[in-house]
Amino acid sequence: MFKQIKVWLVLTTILSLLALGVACSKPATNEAGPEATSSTAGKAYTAKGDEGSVSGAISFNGAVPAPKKIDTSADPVCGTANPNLETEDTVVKDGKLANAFVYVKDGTTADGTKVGDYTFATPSDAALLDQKGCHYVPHVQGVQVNQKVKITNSDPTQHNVHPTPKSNPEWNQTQANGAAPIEKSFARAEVLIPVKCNQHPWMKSYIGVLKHPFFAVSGADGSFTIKGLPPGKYTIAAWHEKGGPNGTEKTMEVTVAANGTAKADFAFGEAAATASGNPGLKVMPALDIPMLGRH
Ligand SMILES: [Cu+2]
Repeated sequence: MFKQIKVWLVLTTILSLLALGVACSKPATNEAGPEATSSTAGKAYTAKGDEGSVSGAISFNGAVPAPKKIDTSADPVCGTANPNLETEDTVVKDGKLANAFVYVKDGTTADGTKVGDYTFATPSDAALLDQKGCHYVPHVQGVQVNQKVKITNSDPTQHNVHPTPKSNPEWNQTQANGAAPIEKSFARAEVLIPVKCNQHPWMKSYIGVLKHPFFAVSGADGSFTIKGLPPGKYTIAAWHEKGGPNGTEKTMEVTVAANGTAKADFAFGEAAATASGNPGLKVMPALDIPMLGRH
């Protein structure tokens, strides 16, 4: 009888020690961080010299909403610094949409590697976000994971920078006139992080954070180019801030040949449904455009 109890004691002691061992090892592996230290996983990407690109234009179909004048009476300094401040959510010129964020959402390179399985060097240059004339410049931009974002205040008034991410930590920080730049980075991929200003409710900017460098923002003429893409098949996504609480995103499949340029044109706006109603036609020119006559 006594012997049996002794055996049970030894057994339970061993079992609880085992359990402790398991419990202790778990947080340790979690601390390594699945995304933040992505450089330890996957294989480091190196350019081979046969990279191609994806380029296209972002159209805006239908009636273009006129930019609205912003009431800056809450801060007279803003009214003086920028008396013609207007909304920037739909910037269209000649039917082409600016500030669309275009990026590689998914894909497989010609050698069969998923683009997400590669790791990419973090750019040493900081991305810049300025507050000038009481709006954010640029309105939309992309950065890589862990890339430094340098935020400056060029205005003779105080701002309060406030990104509202879902996957990264939220923060907000006051930045007085003449204050030192705020330097931050985002450890997790997130498309896109809205940035607001607690001081001026109209101020809005968006930062797309990706693990790779394959992204671009459409310019004033609606055009974009994603460079340095290894040959392969990709899902290209174009995002615009209007059309839903998290904006609108459209995707397209393209094939990038060695040293080739694939085309990816997108359309937003009222009549966008018509354009996306025939995706087959859209994909055709995107498949392959050989570099004919370029050599
Ligand atoms: Cu502000």
